[in-house]
Amino acid sequence: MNAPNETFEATMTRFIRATPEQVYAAFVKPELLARWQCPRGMAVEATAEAHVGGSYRLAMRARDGSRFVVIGQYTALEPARRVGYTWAWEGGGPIPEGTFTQIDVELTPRDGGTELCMRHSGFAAAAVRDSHAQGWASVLNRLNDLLDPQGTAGTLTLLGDARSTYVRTARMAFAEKGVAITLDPAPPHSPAVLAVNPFGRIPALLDGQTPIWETSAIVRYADECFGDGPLLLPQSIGARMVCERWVSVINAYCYDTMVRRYVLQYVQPRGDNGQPDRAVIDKAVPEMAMQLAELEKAYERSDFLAGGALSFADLFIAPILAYVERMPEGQRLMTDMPNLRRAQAALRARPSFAATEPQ
Ligand SMILES: N[C@@H](CCC(=O)N[C@@H](CS)C(=O)NCC(=O)O)C(=O)O
Repeated sequence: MNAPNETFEATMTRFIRATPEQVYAAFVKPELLARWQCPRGMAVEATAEAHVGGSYRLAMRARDGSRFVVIGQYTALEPARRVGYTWAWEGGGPIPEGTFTQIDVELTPRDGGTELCMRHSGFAAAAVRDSHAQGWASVLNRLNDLLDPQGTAGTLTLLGDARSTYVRTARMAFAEKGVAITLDPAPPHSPAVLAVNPFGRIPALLDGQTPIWETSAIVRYADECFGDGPLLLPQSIGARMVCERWVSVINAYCYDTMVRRYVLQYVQPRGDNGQPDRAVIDKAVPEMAMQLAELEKAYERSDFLAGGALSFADLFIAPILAYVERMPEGQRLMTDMPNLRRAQAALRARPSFAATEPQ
């Protein structure tokens, strides 16, 4: 139970590779506010009268058309040092209508950039404070994208070895969305990966301070948070069902058969005298043949697995097939699969494939 009149506050700190003047401008110029002041996946229209007592308004719009409007007034403006403003949700929402919370931002020059410290205070409940803190984590990532000279690559770091098929799937998704990321070639179960993903698998994504892991979750994040173009997850239920089905099949069966029990036997041989383990390969090949035959049927009418357009399903299988077709049995099986070869050729022609080719 809250004590009477008890309020809660959230404090967020960020280092931004930009001058305090640039960070300050992003809080007071409407044309700049309109480029960052909303969580990922949303768009915002902004008005702002940058003087103490002046009003501002942020109209945020989600992909599904829902709108959320924030209003308030500037309470403190010290160029390159401090911004204060009140914050309320028009029409209620997370905070009851007419209740103003307070934001205080302090900017300190540090290491050629700026340390931003934001305090958002006056919440009536810890849960509302926490949901705002989560929102700010996403909003401040957008501020970082805008001001860091590296853009999104200064905010988004994907951890994982470029040779991993799952890492390539995630990188292709970002490349398809036109989003630059930084690749940190951390091996599975390394301290850097474990700090993001408790299961130690790669890829693992850090968006600013937000950890995101499991390839399916990462590609969904890439898809929904960036760009206004077509989504990689089909929107019609028929095509979406086919896409999700293939992603599930690839994760549950194809990766195990084709990568773990086949490709890796050649790439990282664990048999006698450092040779590939023939028994493991011989057991995997018939299963791989069955899976490839199903894929051959699925690619019969289109270069894509679901809905006649590129989707996650193609991004999950392409990096696997790129290895399979280079191994003796895989190459032989795929020789008789013209649909699969055609679809792979179409995928290989995409810039996202060339840009993610492992060394
Ligand atoms: N379910 C995970 C699987 C990721 C995965 O298995 N990645 C491999 C590299 S391709 C890995 O980390 N292997 C280390 C291990 O198996 O411990 C995902 O979808 O991200």
